[in-house]
Amino acid sequence: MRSRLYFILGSLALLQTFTSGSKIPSFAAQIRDMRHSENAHTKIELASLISRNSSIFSPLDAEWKNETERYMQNINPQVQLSVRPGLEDDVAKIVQYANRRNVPFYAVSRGHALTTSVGKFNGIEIDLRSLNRVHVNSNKSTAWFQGGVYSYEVLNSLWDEGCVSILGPALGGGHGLQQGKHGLTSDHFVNLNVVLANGTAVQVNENSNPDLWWAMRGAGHNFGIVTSFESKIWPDNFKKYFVKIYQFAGNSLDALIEQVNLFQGNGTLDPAWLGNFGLYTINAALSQTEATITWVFIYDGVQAEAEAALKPFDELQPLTADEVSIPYTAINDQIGGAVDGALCEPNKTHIIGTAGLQTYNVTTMRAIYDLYTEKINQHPELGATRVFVEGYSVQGVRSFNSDDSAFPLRDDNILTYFDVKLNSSSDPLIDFATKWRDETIDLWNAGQSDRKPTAYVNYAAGYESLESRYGYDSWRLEKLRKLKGQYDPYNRFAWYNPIIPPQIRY
Ligand SMILES: Cc1cc2nc3c(=O)[nH]c(=O)nc-3n(C[C@H](O)[C@H](O)[C@H](O)COP(=O)(O)OP(=O)(O)OC[C@H]3O[C@@H](n4cnc5c(N)ncnc54)[C@H](O)[C@@H]3O)c2cc1C
Ligand SMILES: *[C@@H]1O[C@H](CO)[C@@H](O)[C@H](O)[C@H]1NC(C)=O
Ligand SMILES: *[C@@H]1O[C@H](CO)[C@@H](O)[C@H](O)[C@H]1NC(C)=O
Ligand SMILES: *[C@@H]1O[C@H](CO)[C@@H](O)[C@H](O)[C@H]1NC(C)=O
Ligand SMILES: *[C@@H]1O[C@H](CO)[C@@H](O)[C@H](O)[C@H]1NC(C)=O
Ligand SMILES: *[C@@H]1O[C@H](CO)[C@@H](O)[C@H](O)[C@H]1NC(C)=O
Ligand SMILES: *[C@@H]1O[C@H](CO)[C@@H](O)[C@H](O)[C@H]1NC(C)=O
Ligand SMILES: *[C@@H]1O[C@H](CO)[C@@H](O)[C@H](O)[C@H]1NC(C)=O
Ligand SMILES: CC(=O)N[C@H]1CO[C@H](CO)[C@@H](O)[C@@H]1O
Repeated sequence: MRSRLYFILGSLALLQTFTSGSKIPSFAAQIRDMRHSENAHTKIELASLISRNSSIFSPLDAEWKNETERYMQNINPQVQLSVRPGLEDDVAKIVQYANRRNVPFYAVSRGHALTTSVGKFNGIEIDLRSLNRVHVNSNKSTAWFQGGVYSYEVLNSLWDEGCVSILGPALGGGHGLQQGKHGLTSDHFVNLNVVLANGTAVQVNENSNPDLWWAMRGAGHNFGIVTSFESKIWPDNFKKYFVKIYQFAGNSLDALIEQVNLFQGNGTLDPAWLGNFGLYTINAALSQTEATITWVFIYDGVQAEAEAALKPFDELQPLTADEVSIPYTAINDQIGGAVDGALCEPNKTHIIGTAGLQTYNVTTMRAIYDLYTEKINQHPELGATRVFVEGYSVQGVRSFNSDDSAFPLRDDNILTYFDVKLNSSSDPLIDFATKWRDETIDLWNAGQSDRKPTAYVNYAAGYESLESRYGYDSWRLEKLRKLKGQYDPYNRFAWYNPIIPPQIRY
C-alpha cells in the first residue's frame, strides 16, 4: 500500500511517497561513452572496476563544466577526473584505485564547501550526487539516506533552499530549524556507513568504531566518506507554522537588537520558536544608501501566542510586517524569498566570514551596520552584501553532552555569516571586500571580550585558527590528531578545514 508521509529530519522536512517495507531500489545498468579523452586510460581502468551504473567525466566531456561547477567560484580545486559512483560499493573501489595510483581523491556532494582549503585539492573527485536514495524504516522512527542526498526527496528549509546536501553540513555538526527540539543534524545519526582512507568500508555507531563515531560528528570531513547513514526522524502531521517577517530602517536598529536579546535570552529561547534570523542588505525598493534590516521569526504553535510574543517588535515601527501560517515545506520559500532568493546561485565569488556569539552586543551590531553604510556608499555595486545572523533555538543542542562528539561549539547561541558577493574571481574589489569582512568579524569578536573567537566549521573561510574551528579544550585537537594518525595516516582527507595540513603524513 502506498502512503504519503511527511517527516522531519533535523533541519529538514522529508516528504516522500513510499511502499511500506520497500528496499532502496537497485540501479539499472547504464554506461556512458568513456572512450574519448586525455584520461582515456584511467577512465577505462576505473570503468572496469566499478558498477556499470557509474559515470566518469574528464575535461573533454561535454558535461565537464556542469559536473565540476561549484558554489564558490573563487575556490578552485584541480579536478582531473570526476567519478559519479552508481552504487555505494563503488566508493570503496574508487578510493582503493586512487590509492594504488597514488592520486588524491575528494568527495563532493552538492559543491557548496565554503572554505579555501578545498582549493588545494588536485586529483580525482568522487561525485556522490547519484547516491540519493531514501528509505523510511517500517517503525517510522528512523530512515536510511544515501551519502549524496539533498532536496531530491528531502525538502530543505530555511536559507539553504534545498541546494546544500545533508551530510556536507552534518559532518561538521549541522544547524537547522529542528535543533531547538532535537539537536544538531549529526545528533540524529544512528549509524554511518563509512569508507576509510584506505578504502575499507566500516559501520560506525555508538558501539562499532566508537572513537570514529565521536570524530565523524563535528570533524567528519577529515575522516571518511559516508556512503549512507541512518537518522532519527519525527512525524510532522501536516501542521502549520507561523512565520512573521519584518523590515526595519537603520534608525530602529538599537531598539530592535535590544528587543531580540530580550526575546531570545542567552540560549533560553523556547524551542517552539524554531528560530529568528536577521539580515542587513540593500533592498533598493526601500533605500539604496542604507541597508534594510530584515528580521524573520518562525513559530511552531498557536498563532495567537506568537503574535502576543512579537508585539514588542510591532511597536518598533517596522517599514513592513507580514505574517503567514504555512506548512514546514513552504517555510523554505517564505524565508528564502524574504531573506535572499538568490542564495543558492552557483559560480559566484564570495568573500565570507563568521563569528559565533551568545548574545548580541548592541554597540557591535550598530558599528557593523554603520560600517555597512560606509562601505556601500563607497561601492554601491556591493549591495548584495549580506550580514546574516541566525538565532536558532538551542535547548536541543545543549541537551547533548558536548564531550560526546567532535562538535565543539554547543555554547554558541548565535551564528553569524558575512558575505560579499562578486561576479568574478578577479574582481578588483576583492581586497576591499576582504578588508570589510575582516573589520566586521573583528567587531563581532571584540563585542564579546570574555569569549575566544569561534568559527562554525561549515561557515569558516579557512583562515581561522584550528582551535576556533575544532575547540579550545586541548584534548579535542589532541584526540583528533591521534585519530587521524590511526584512521588516516597518509592524511588523505586533508581538503576540508584540515586538522593536519595537506602533504603532511604520519
Ligand atoms: C546556500 C547555503 C546554505 C547553507 N545552509 C546551511 C544550513 O542551513 N545549516 C548548516 O549547518 N550549514 C549551512 N550551510 C553551510 C554548509 O554546511 C556548507 O556549505 C557545506 O559544506 C555544504 O555541503 P555540500 O554538500 O553542499 O558541499 P560539498 O562541497 O559537496 O561538501 C562539503 C564538504 O563535505 C564533504 N562531504 C560531502 N558529502 C560527504 C559524504 N557523504 N561523506 C564525506 N564527506 C562528504 C565534502 O568532501 C566537502 O569537503 C549553507 C551553505 C550555503 C552556501
Ligand atoms: C547543466 O545542469 C543543469 C541542471 O543540472 C541543466 O539544466 C543544464 O541543461 C546542464 N547543462 C549542460 C550543458 O549539460
Ligand atoms: C563561472 O563563471 C566564470 C566567470 O563568470 C565563467 O568563465 C565560467 O565558465 C563559469 N563556470 C561555470 C561552470 O559555469
Ligand atoms: C527502527 O528500525 C530500524 C531498522 O530496522 C532500526 O535500526 C531502529 O533501531 C528501529 N528503531 C526503533 C526505535 O525501534
Ligand atoms: C550567557 O551565558 C553564559 C553561560 O552559558 C555566560 O557565561 C555568559 O556570561 C552569559 N552572557 C550574558 C551576556 O549574559
Ligand atoms: C554582478 O552582476 C550583477 C548583474 O549584472 C550586477 O547587478 C552587480 O552589480 C554585479 N556585482 C558587482 C559587484 O559588480
Ligand atoms: C560590546 O562591545 C563594545 C565594543 O567592542 C565593548 O566595549 C563592550 O565591552 C561590549 N559589551 C559587552 C557586554 O561585552
Ligand atoms: C584500513 O584502516 C583501518 C583503520 O586504520 C584498519 O582497521 C584496516 O585494517 C585497514 N584495512 C586495510 C585493508 O589495510
Ligand atoms: C550515475 C548514473 O547513471 N546513475 C543512474 C543509475 O540508474 C538509475 C536508475 O536507472 C538512474 O536513475 C541513475 O541516474
